[in-house]
Amino acid sequence: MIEKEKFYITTPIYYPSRKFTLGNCYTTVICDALARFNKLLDKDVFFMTGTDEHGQKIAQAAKLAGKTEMEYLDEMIADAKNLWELLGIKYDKFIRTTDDYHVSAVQKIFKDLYDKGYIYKSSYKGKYCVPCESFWTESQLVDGKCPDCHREVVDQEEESYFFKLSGFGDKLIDLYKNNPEFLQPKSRVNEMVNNFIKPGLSDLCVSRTSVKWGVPVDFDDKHTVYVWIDALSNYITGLGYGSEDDTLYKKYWPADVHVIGKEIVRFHAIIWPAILMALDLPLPKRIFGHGWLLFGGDKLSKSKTVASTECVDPRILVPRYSADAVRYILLREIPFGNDGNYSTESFFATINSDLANNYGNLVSRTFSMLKKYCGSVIPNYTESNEEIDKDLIKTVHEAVSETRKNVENNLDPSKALGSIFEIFSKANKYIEVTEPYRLAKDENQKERLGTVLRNLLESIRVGTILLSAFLPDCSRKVLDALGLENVMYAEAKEFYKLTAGETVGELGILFPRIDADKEFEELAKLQEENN
Ligand code: ME8
Repeated sequence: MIEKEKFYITTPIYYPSRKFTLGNCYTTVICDALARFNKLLDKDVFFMTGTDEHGQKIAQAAKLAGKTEMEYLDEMIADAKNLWELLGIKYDKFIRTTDDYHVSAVQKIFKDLYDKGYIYKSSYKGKYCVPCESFWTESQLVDGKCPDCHREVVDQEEESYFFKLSGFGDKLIDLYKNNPEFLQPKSRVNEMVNNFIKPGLSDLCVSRTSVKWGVPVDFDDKHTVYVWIDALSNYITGLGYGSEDDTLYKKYWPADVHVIGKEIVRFHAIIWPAILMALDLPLPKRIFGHGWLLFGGDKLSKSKTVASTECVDPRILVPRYSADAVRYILLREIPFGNDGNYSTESFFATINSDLANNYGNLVSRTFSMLKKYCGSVIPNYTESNEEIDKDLIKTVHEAVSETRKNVENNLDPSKALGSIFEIFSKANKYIEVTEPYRLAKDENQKERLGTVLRNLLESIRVGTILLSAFLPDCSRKVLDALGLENVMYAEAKEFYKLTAGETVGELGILFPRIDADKEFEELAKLQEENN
């Protein structure tokens, strides 16, 4: 048996110091769609997400809630997992950095680095941002404040272990040079080189004595492993690296892609490869630093609250408008790699134009014509020389390969969806031009009517197979109605695949049109009640 190609994809592990936001959903939905698409390509996929549960911020949040750390975390993680279920996120592994196997693997990694001479003890003096758990040099501060969250920083000094990051500058520059795929989009490479590597990398503080909520350094228990060795290692410990059973690690590492937000690119493109090089382990193949979803111009990070009165809580949006609608807006609206604005207004407008009017309408028109003119039976087709048919089929074939290219080469779900929707727009136009309702009135056009409806059904079939990675729920309904169970990308490459003579199932409305004015009020009320 030929072994399947592997595909290992990860999200960042998020801080459960506040409930996950639509921003966290953005990365997770993208990874889910990329994972699902790679499954359609018949790859052996492993998709991991999880939570980053150590550090001062978590301890503070638990205290504020009047709970022990673990009580607090268990509740937050239950909420996170519910949210992923609500959004149809199909991860293979959810890692929590408080999991025993992770804790002991991190201790081993730390000790290994120490034994190899990459970690040494000294003392740290610096500007520290408590919410971000980041030390900054004077020159990195913006107006004397944290460059990430713009809050006050404090002077801090304490005995610490350090990782010899300073020795990795040239190796990292070589890495980016020799592997242009490694860090994407490309603009991030210049950012790393010019802002961090060229000015000179400092050794990295990797332990704290003041933070108690963390992984203890097992050979010096005054110290707790500090942030990045703990957090970044998740990508390998989650596969069993450092544990007795490391089968998954051997099978899936190196990762095909770590998808992350742009603010943590420097940790993933500088610190993580340096740690792996020091451990003599293979490096991830790609790191993709996407832009931010902005809400009224703001990132809506967990350390800030929403300024706008808009409803951006996925726990309200999903039940009301469906997981697919929320997935669509996250996947489609923001050009991948850039920042993009989220607003309720554009959410409604996009659902109406793309999902209700384009895809939904195409499916519902086609199924109702098929019912009316053919008793819902899939008609035969005759090979046609009509330009309009050739044009439709060509669009479908092109979209199939473009979608794949946009997923595999560009990791761009927005463009991939753009390619898929070319099919639906073209098919809707095809209805306008071929006028099946007119053909149905003419006895001599029965055969042509059959071909036209069949071409529409096949376009819907192909488009929906591709769409199933992005919008799994509505796709499942359509594929079920077409009598298709386990679809694969390979089947989308052929145009005529349905079986003539079979009866299609009934389909309700996939995406009801949203009355924006009414919904604005409803949503505002729900948001109010929720606050
Ligand atoms: O940084 N737009 O966790 P975190 C786009 N624990 N993406 C957003 C976003 C927005 N407005 N808001 C959040 C951490 N994200 C560390 C990571 S990894 C080893 C450790 C997403 O909870 C985006 O992926 O602050 C970003 O990088 C991540 O959430 C930050 O999550």
